[in-house]
Amino acid sequence: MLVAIALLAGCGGNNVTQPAGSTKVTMTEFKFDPSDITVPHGKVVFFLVNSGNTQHDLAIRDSSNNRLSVSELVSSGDSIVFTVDKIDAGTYTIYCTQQGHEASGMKGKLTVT
Ligand SMILES: [Cu+2]
Repeated sequence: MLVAIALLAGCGGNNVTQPAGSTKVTMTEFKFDPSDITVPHGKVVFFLVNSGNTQHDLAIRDSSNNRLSVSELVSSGDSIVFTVDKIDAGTYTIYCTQQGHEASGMKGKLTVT
């Protein structure tokens, strides 16, 4: 894996560099961008960027409404790496677990091939 050195300063929060091979998802009120994501099965790495003004997270549930995984909370302006160690092929829903966010549209589709 390549190691990149970011010389960016003054952005505030955690300036985590996006890992190679990860899927970047930007979170705002109240949506994920992109909201329709396709990844290969197995280990999946998300790079979550909160460009909104409040805390968000990203959870994954299957078609039986079982939550498979949920990220840490990401503060406004922060970025985190969220790794799911293993996910099978299928269609899943991504959503924010914060009160009212999913109902406000903060959800999307995750297709695992
Ligand atoms: Cu949210």
